[in-house]
Amino acid sequence: KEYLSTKFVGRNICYFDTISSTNMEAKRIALKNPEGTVVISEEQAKGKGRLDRNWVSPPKKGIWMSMILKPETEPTKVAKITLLGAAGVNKALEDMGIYSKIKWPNDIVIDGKKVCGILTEMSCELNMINYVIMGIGINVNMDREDFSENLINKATSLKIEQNKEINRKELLAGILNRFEEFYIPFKEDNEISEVIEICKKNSALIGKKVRVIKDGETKTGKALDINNEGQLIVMFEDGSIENIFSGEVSVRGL
Ligand code: BT5
Repeated sequence: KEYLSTKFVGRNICYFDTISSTNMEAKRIALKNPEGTVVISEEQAKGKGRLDRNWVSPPKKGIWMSMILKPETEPTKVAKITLLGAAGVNKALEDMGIYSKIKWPNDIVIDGKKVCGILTEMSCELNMINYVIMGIGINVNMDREDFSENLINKATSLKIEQNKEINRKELLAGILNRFEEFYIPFKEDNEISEVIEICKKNSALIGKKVRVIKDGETKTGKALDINNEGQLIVMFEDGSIENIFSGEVSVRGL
């Protein structure tokens, strides 16, 4: 709390030593708790990635948290919240002198390896959002031994990259501060231009070859830009240009 300067994000915190998944718990309590509530655990027994993948979350070595949000926007705008989270993490790291890249739409990478993943889920009915859960997992003080052999080639931690322990409380507060700074203009005026600038400036994909997996079909192309709606613009090998919505694809840098 000593580092926190937010109005509402992180002002209500549900803390656990261990839990199955903070996203699951946040969903369970979302309707009964105010916007900005954060569920955080030292450890997750069943941390989740997208498409039911597993998220490795060992005790006391990361930030495993989920935020409860209640924006009064259409469900189609929710993909942007992941970008607000990614920009928040990227900026909070930069504030601590750690430089990272945003791999659109939901990863933060350092040196080409994943250090943070974001999982945004929502509940809506009749085109109205009940709540949005944004889960953020950051490998803070994990050592090489904490990763399995196949993960160590594509994942890293802040400690591994910086050769020193990182203060998790300071980073957590920094992320909540930065996120709220980006979330308020989004919520009030649908304004995300600063976030788009950050995602573009620190993009791990723009200018690179990418593989886009959509409806089970894989196409390769080059990432050109991120538009004002937060979509990735890709030129495919046949010369066609498409705006990619985050919900429908898996993008891998080649
Ligand atoms: C993500 O999925 O990157 C979203 C991860 C979200 C995790 C947070 S932690 C708090 C909250 N509560 C939850 O239960 N989840 C959220 P995806 O893009 O599908 O990436 C998953 C893949 O990343 C896995 O299949 C592994 O290959 C790899 N992976 C697993 N654990 C990892 C880790 N700790 N660091 C880096 N990569 C990891």
